[in-house]
Amino acid sequence: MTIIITAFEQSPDLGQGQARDMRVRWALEEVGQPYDVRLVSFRTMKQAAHLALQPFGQIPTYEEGDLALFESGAIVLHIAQRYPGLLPDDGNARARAIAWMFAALNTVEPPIVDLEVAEYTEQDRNWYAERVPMIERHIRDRLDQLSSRLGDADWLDGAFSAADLMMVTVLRRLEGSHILDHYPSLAAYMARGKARPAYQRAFAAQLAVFTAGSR
Ligand code: GTB
Repeated sequence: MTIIITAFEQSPDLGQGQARDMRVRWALEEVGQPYDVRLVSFRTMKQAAHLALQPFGQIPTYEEGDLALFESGAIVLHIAQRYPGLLPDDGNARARAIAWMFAALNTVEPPIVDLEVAEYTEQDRNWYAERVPMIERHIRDRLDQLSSRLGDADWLDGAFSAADLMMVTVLRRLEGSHILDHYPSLAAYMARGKARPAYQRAFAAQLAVFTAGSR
C-alpha cells in the first residue's frame, strides 16, 4: 500500500527541514517504508479536498490505504506503532518514549513557536522588546530541564526512538538563534540525530523539492 504524504510546494526555508513533513519523512526513512509526496500550494491547502484530510488547512498529512491522518505527532506515532524500529518492545519503555514525544510537542515546542511567531508578527508592537526576553527565558527553563535529564546519555531513554526524532526536530527550530549556544549537550544531541542516515535521506528529499529541476 503506497504511503502518500503532503508537503509544501513552496516553503519559506526552501527545504531546510523546518516544515513538519520532515518529521514524517524521517520516521518513514527510519522504518524503511517508501512513500510518495504530494506537493501542495498555500491555496490548495485551504481548499475542500485538502481540508477533508487536514481540517486546519496545513501540512503534513498521511494517507495509507483507507487511513488518512493529520498532525505530525499522530502521524509519527502511527508509523512508530505500525512498523518496527522507532519504539521499544518493552511496554513500559514504549510508554515512556511516547511520553517524551508528547513532551517534545506539548512542553518544549510551544515556547519555541511563540518566539518564532513574535519574531514574524510582533516586531512592530510596543511590547516586543519586553516579550522576547520573556519567551527566551521560558525556552531556557525548558532547555535547562531537558539537558539536565539528558545528562551524558546519547538519547532520551535508552536507544534512539521516535521520542528523539520528535525532540530533535523541535530543537532544530532553534537553529540560527543564539539560544542553543548555551546548551552544548543539546547541540550535540541534535547533531547525533541529524547524523543518522535516515535523517540525511529525509533532509535530502525535502531539499530536493526546492532544487531546480529535481521534480
Ligand atoms: N500541529 C500541526 C502538526 O504538527 O502537524 C501543525 C502543522 C503546521 O504548522 N503546518 C505548517 C503549515 O501547513 C507547516 S510546518 N502552515 C501553513 C498554514 O498554516 O497555512 C510549520 C513551518 C513551516 C515552515 C517553516 N520554515 O520554512 O521555516 C517552519 C515551520
